[in-house]
Amino acid sequence: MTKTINQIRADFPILSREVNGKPLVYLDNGATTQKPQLVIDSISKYYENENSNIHRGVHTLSQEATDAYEQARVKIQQFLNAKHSHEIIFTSGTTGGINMISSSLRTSVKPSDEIIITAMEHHSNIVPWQMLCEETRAKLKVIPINQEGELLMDEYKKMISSNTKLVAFTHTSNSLGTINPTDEIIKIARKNGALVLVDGAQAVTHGKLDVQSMDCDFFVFSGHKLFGPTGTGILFGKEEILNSLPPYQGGGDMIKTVTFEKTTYNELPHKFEAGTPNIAGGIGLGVAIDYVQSVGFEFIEKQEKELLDYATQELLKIEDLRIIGEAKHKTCVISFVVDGIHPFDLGTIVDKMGVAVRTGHHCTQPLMDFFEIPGTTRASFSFYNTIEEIDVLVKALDRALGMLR
Ligand code: 7TS
Repeated sequence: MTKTINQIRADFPILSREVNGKPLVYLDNGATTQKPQLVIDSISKYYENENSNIHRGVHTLSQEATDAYEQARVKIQQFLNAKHSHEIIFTSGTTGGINMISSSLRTSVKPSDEIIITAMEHHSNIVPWQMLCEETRAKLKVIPINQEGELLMDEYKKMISSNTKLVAFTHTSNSLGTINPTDEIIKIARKNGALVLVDGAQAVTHGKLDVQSMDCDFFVFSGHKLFGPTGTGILFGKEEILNSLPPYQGGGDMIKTVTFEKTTYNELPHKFEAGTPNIAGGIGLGVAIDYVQSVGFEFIEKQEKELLDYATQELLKIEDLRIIGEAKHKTCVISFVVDGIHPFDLGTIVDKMGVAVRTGHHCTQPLMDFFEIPGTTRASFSFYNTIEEIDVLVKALDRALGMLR
């Protein structure tokens, strides 16, 4: 039986709290999503019943914890449709996954190599590549965008060549909501023999993804944006490519044998998982994925489209409000500016009315420079949001603008 929206909202305890004496209207899902009770319970259940270290002990607790953690890995493998569970590496988040790859590529990138990113990347998919290019003297190239916030694919086709070592791009923009033509970008990269890393941080919550049909080499996301715990994330990497890369960190669990003369490394996925991981978090992420699948992407996509269409229509009724990011193919993220009004002031006032939105550059400063703005106010929706909440947002913005203008 499918749940009603009220039943879904009841799964998320935080959604029934008040902020500043008003019911919370949480519209900052791009930053992080809220957690269903099942996920919260899974973390305390782990510490109450199973807490121990994994992959090390013969004792029952360690085996139970190892089983639970490895089951979570299999859930994530199935969720992304990866071929093997050992292609799923637990990380601390999207940032952790990207840094793992940029660091592991240090030994194979040459000065003549080029790395391509896009103009709409989050800083975490810019800075690690800049650091890598500085170290290796490789060149960083950037695919430009148009005023709607869509990639200029012809420019991409012109800049890619046999010198391109890697194309690293965001599937979905956190600031604009743009959904990029992932399949086409990857097909072109393939023709040129480049590796591909897809930043799926904003994509995983909104629709079904399949890393095999996408044919990317790496796919990264953060657990906390998928209703899971903070400090968790996933790097998917194709088996043969992960096998060919050096490990990221050295330590326990990532080794087969150690002597003072030489260390041999463990098999995948352990080769990339040095040290005691976030065990409770990984288990919680598996539970979050179960939850998302029980809601179903069919429901999620339908609900989010209604929210996006309605919010776009209602926000555009506000005088002098301009939406930044009007791509044809777009997810339920709406960034906007109002002439003469600072986003920080707007965000602060609507918070007094219980409405949580993000303001600022959203860790995409070069993108803000392109639009010649210091930042935006951003409302980002999830399937648990409602049309009534959008009405509250619009009313709160009207009142805030009445005070500020
Ligand atoms: N990539 C994209 C596309 C993102 O949206 C974010 C976080 C990251 C990478 C980094 O994720 P982390 O979990 O490692 O920090 N984006 C946002 C945001 O839009 N507001 O707060 C965080």
